[in-house]
Amino acid sequence: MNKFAIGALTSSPVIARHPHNPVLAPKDVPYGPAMVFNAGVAKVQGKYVMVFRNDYGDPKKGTIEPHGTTNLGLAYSDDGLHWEPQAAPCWMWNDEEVVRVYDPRLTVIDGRCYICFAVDTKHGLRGGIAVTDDFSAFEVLSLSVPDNRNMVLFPDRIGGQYFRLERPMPVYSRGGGDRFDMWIGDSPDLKYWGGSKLLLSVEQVPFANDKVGPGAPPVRTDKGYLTTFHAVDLDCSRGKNGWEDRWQKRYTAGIMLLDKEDPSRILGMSRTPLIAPEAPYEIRGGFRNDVVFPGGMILEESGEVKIYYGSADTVECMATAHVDDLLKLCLEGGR
Ligand code: BMA
Repeated sequence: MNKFAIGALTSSPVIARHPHNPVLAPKDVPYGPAMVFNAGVAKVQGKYVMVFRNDYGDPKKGTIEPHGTTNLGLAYSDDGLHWEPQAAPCWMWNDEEVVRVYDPRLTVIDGRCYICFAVDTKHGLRGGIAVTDDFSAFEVLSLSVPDNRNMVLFPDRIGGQYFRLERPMPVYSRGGGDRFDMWIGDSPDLKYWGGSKLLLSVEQVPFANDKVGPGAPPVRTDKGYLTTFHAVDLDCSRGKNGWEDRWQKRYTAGIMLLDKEDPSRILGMSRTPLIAPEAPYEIRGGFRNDVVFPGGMILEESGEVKIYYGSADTVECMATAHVDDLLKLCLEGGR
């Protein structure tokens, strides 16, 4: 143990992992990915749609294929639980400059589906926003400068502006290594972004010591925008924990509530994780164990919240909670 280590973490009792987890695994996908994870999920005209990340390799040999082979897959569902993956990936961006597109996040605004994504390019890692009407053609609306990613859009315009959460990677100015925080910015048209403000720093999250950033896109409730975030802690005493020789990080999901009129104002945050890696598919046998990465959140009319998350960078899972319990968690500070 090193002296900065966070130690054991457990999930909030308000969360129920679905007994059918994982809801999507490599074996369900017809074109042979080795990992299927970090999906964005939206409800579009009553049907659930999922855009997920495919990575390739050989779990038995513990080898992964070069990054360039990552692509995005598509699945539909009538109930948000049983998913039908389509026969082929939906987006492989063929461009001289682009290495791979990954970690999609979906937000429906005024009836159109927007997708935020990370894109590795030959000149740096960028965050992008595209719009799609059919999940086969993607019109790219904006790309950040390097280094930025984990962008998510709010479902509404607020005071006439669009808003996004993002996680730039300020390596030099934060003391070297990882020390990445969550920022918020706004735009009149989804193309030109400004008004950047620090929203949540690593130091504010008791279960992080490495980085914090957006998770699933925020959902609107009568109390404000409810949003998950990813929180990472590093413990140098950790060793091999997946396919790689060394994996010393743990990714948990946190939850907070942002003001409806001014989303750069945090109204409350759970000081304990919403989901910490505990289930067998989160802690064993994956590419990177101890990774829970929320990417989709749907608020149903019944008050049920479905939270989709990548597990061990290998499969896609779902957990549910009641919206009132999540709001209470944020406003009362945790557990
Ligand atoms: C980050 C991203 C995520 C991934 C996580 C854990 O840097 O690559 O897509 O889930 O690491 O490996």
